[in-house]
Amino acid sequence: MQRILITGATGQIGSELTLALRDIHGGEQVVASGRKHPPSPAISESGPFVYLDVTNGKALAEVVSRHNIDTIFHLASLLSATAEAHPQLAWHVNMGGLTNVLEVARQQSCAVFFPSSIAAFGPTTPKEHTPQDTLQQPTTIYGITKLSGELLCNYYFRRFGVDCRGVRYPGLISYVTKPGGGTTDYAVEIFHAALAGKPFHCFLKPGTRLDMMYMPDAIQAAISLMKADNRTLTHRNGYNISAMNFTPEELAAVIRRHIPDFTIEYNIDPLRQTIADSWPHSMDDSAARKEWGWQPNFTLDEMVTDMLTHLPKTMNKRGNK
Ligand code: VAH
Repeated sequence: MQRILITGATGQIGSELTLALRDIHGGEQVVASGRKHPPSPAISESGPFVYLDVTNGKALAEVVSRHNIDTIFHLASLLSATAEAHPQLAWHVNMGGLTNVLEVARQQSCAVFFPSSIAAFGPTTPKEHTPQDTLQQPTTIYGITKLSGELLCNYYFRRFGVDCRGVRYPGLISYVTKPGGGTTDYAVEIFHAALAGKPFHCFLKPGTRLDMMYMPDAIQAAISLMKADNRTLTHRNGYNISAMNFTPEELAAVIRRHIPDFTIEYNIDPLRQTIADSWPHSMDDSAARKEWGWQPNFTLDEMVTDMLTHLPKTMNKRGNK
């Protein structure tokens, strides 16, 4: 029976991954953790939650030991725009946290899932159908921590035999948590504006194409990779995974098929535009498909329909915030 710890369990991925893993393994087998935000009722009522700062290695080791953890999904991280505003803190949290997770995993024989990102590529990388193995020169501190994380996980596997695995997530779209600090979060905020009957003020300019994915596919990828047969994995960390790519105006056009009077305007955020311009438009995910059967389920149209179906209920629960 797996005993799982999720760091960053109140974040965009963690909020949904926690519940998905509890559905599979049982609530008590999945310990959710977060630094400061309280867990949602769905998380607090379905299994254990602990407050944990991943930069405190001693506290992390104690939680892993006390709960007899054998698998860590390490999601705690500052996202791109927040990281760029606080680069020293981003290095401390993103790399200090991962170093602690890998050390505890080495000492207590845990497997580790580490989410890298399209941010691990930079402006010198081919933007279309970005290869699995290619030049990686990220220009953001977030991307530098993600690339360093991939390399550190590979090192801990080769040097100490720690079973580290991970994917490079594109921008993720979901309705459970509010957008927070990401460059791709415009693709979440746009739905809130559309449902509120307001024009959407997009912080990225028209024509900014980015690789994107709907959260159910992102959750399925993490669970499938950690279940995969060790022997089929060549790359192990930083698998490119892709589902769709679009520009703000393309996304707005699909939303308009559901909400005809929806409009999009542009108030560019130079910081997040610079970040977005350094990332790939679309990734080649053939290695993930070949090595562990990666296969997305949601297209752009299906994602928009599902978001517009589910987000209103979440907004009502949150008091339309
Ligand atoms: C961000 N949503 O925008 C995250 C993600 C690829 C982007 O890592 O920072």
